[in-house]
Amino acid sequence: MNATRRSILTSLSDGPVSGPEMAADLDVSRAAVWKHIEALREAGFEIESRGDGYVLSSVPEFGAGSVEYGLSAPFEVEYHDSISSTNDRARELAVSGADGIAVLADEQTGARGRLDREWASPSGGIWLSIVRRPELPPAQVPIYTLAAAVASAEALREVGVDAEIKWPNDVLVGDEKLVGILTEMEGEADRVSWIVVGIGMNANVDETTVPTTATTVREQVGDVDRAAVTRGLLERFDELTSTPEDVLPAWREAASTLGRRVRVETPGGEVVGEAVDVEFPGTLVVATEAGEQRVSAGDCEHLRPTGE
Ligand code: BT5
Repeated sequence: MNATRRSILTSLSDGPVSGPEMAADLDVSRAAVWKHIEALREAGFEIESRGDGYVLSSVPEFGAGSVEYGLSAPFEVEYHDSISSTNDRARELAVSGADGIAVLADEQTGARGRLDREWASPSGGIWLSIVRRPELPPAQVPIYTLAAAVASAEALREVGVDAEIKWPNDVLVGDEKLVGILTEMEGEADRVSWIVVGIGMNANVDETTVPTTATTVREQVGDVDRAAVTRGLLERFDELTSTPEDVLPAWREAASTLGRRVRVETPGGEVVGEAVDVEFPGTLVVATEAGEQRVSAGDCEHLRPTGE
């Protein structure tokens, strides 16, 4: 959505406002205001014309406008009812130089998890990919993934879901997965060129449409306002990535992995022991029989405590 349209929505949210008033405030013509109002109506916003001016009477349930409306984070939202993969689209935008775009979809038909695993994305989910071009060495990219996990877990707790993070970035309720995150990047040795953080949240979807190891927000607490959840997530993600030193404390707070026995499949073999801490930029410290080991990537499984 362009900046003028966003400003029109902001002034409409403060009560009735006339076309000439908006035109003067925004320094555009009255015809331009009228064109923006029509475009907003087409995007699903109900805007009444009354004697005392325009009044916003309802906001669409889910889409670019409904997420951007009231969003206090610097993202433009590109919305698709259905798309193959929001990460693929975000990569395309990133390659052509975009920054600060969030690609959002109601449904994906060819979504990917890590290592090209399939990611079920029925209609009703929050399928989101954020494009950023941070000044960051590639080795520090995991902090963005952890930030996305924290932002997702906190947005879910906000609506009453008992969400916890499993290292590094799955969000679960108990043992069932509710959010998966796929971060992709391109860069040189010392600096990231772009980064795409893909977040898949099983929101208003039936549990029968996701794998049996998964759960959904609908199953946990019923349907939620997806636009509000997406806004919360984008705002917290922006806050955390602006102050990276806040990510690990917030991650420890939301994670269930620390203090647990874990088995981590890493590219260099299996690491089994107690997860004792997480270190910048997202390294898991595991106390094993052979001493402490640091793991920076891998699939993690929570084990039952020994003796149970
Ligand atoms: C992930 O991979 O958890 C990353 C998923 C990222 C999906 C988002 S959606 C928006 C963006 N666009 C994309 O194309 N991708 C991103 P991984 O840790 O590899 O987990 C994949 C495994 O999770 C699969 O092999 C299934 O076992 C399971 N799975 C598949 N769909 C699921 C779902 N909807 N909910 C929970 N688990 C699922």
